[in-house]
Amino acid sequence: MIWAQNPDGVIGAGNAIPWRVPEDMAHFKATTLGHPVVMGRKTWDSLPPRFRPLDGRRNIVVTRDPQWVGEGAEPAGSISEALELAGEPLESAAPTATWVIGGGEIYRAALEYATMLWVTEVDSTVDGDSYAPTLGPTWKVVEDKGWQSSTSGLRYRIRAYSR
Ligand code: VY7
Repeated sequence: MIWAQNPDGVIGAGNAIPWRVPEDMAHFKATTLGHPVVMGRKTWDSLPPRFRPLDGRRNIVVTRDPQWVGEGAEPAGSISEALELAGEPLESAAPTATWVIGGGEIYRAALEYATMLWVTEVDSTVDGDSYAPTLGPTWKVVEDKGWQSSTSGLRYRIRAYSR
């Protein structure tokens, strides 16, 4: 899974990301390009239409609405169905084959299937209404690129977790 959060765990506000860090978008694109991405329907709706579907990736959208259609999207009725569509074995030795890209409800539901997380921490004080999942003690930081400054003026750091 891959997300960006602030120090309080905020990932979203009003169906948008409440900061703009171009370096994080580049990290997101570089990490996910060429791999299937799984997102919730609200995250799909949040993407600016010109970026939808995310190019160079299969876009699998989780929705409870069996009638839902999105141009360039493959609907799935659950996280497990989405992973199956992506061809992801449920206990995979190839951990980076599929990326779960949000949002909060999907991260919480998909955490049990995840083996690897890229978490960008953006040093921004903002109010939000969507939160990163709580990580249990088995998750360990395995890579830390350190604090960087964004052209936006915000500091951010990109860390990988594994378990
Ligand atoms: C989501 C966008 C949102 C608003 C405007 C443009 C980490 C991020 C996400 C999701 C950042 C986004 C975009 C950026 C990506 C572009 C297409 C345009 C692409 C995440 N760490 N950071 N995110 N796009 N899940 N995890 O900005 O997208 O990839 O092609």
